[in-house]
Amino acid sequence: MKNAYADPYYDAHDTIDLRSDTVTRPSAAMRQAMASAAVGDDVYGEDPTVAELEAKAARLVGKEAALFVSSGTMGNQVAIMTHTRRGDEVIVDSQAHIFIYEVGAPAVLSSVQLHPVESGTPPHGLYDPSRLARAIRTENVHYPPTALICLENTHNRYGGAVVSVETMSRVYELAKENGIAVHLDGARIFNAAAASGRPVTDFTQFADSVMFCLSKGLAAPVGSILAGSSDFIRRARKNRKILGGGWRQAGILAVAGLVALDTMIARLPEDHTNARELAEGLNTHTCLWVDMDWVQTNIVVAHTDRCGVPAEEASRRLAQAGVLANATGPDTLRLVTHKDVTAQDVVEAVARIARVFPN
Ligand code: TLP
Repeated sequence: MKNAYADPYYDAHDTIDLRSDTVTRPSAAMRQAMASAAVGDDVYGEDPTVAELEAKAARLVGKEAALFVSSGTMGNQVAIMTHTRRGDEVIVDSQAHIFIYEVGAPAVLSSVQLHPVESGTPPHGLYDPSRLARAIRTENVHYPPTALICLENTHNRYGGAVVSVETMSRVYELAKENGIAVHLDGARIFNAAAASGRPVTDFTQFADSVMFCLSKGLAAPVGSILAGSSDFIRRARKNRKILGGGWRQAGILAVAGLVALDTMIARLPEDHTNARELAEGLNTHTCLWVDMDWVQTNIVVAHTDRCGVPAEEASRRLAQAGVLANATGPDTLRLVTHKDVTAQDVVEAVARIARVFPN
């Protein structure tokens, strides 16, 4: 359904797509900016629009420099490649995107081993520093050296839960005491900032590098940012080239990222309100149930066990009723709000879901 930021080249249809905020379409302002963007060959460092985006993004997250990359996965993997050496170990939460959804890339691309830790669950305890501390390797001929801790904020598989600034600060302190780097998978870090009412730099100051996505809630068609020190980004730029990620007239994409930073950050609280409405609607009108403690940003994890159907089956039945939601476990569905889902869409989605899975 149409809203102020709708894509003018897209015929809104009746399906309500809650699979992810990655499905957001570019706004009219992005389309217009793309048509007239100044471009150049970025491998030669000659694309002024890419340079502008990188400078602006670095400033926003309080880092010296930034690199425009094609995806969140590429940003995370370039970060891991740049922070580590072959044979190192990287600590991640056992539900981290880097561990679950990046195709084992750290092993394939960087020859490092991931050390997954059950670091806690929301609303409290995620990234419990004492649990992370136990995973740090001591000096021993048998052990790989711990080179990096990766945090994720907001945490995708924990329903978009926010990792507090205080927790990030304690993890950062632990890492520095042990000479370990910290990378932040901040695909949705602006959602964390919006939900907690704190500037994004409060979070990013406690990471040596940060990746954030332009193409999720911020609705750009393509792209993510990796930010860090100037020296880190210089080395990351070479690693991006190794991965085939050097790009040419990418200003045409970067300009949509600039529009995203200018127009989409301020509207994220709307997605958070819609997610709460959605979760409360499911709890009230359907047999799906949601732990409200987990609903802090734009992601709703709904359990299907009380409906007596596995999540995959529930997802198929909802699709037939015009609501798209992904199964993320045997009995969990994920529903994500974003700029192409209005408050009315949420009411309609709950009504459709209630017809398939009544209370
Ligand atoms: N997440 C996608 C899927 O891959 C699961 C989604 O629909 O949520 N970090 C986090 C925390 C993410 O949620 C994602 C994407 C990424 C990294 C990777 O970004 P992309 O898809 O641009 O490679």
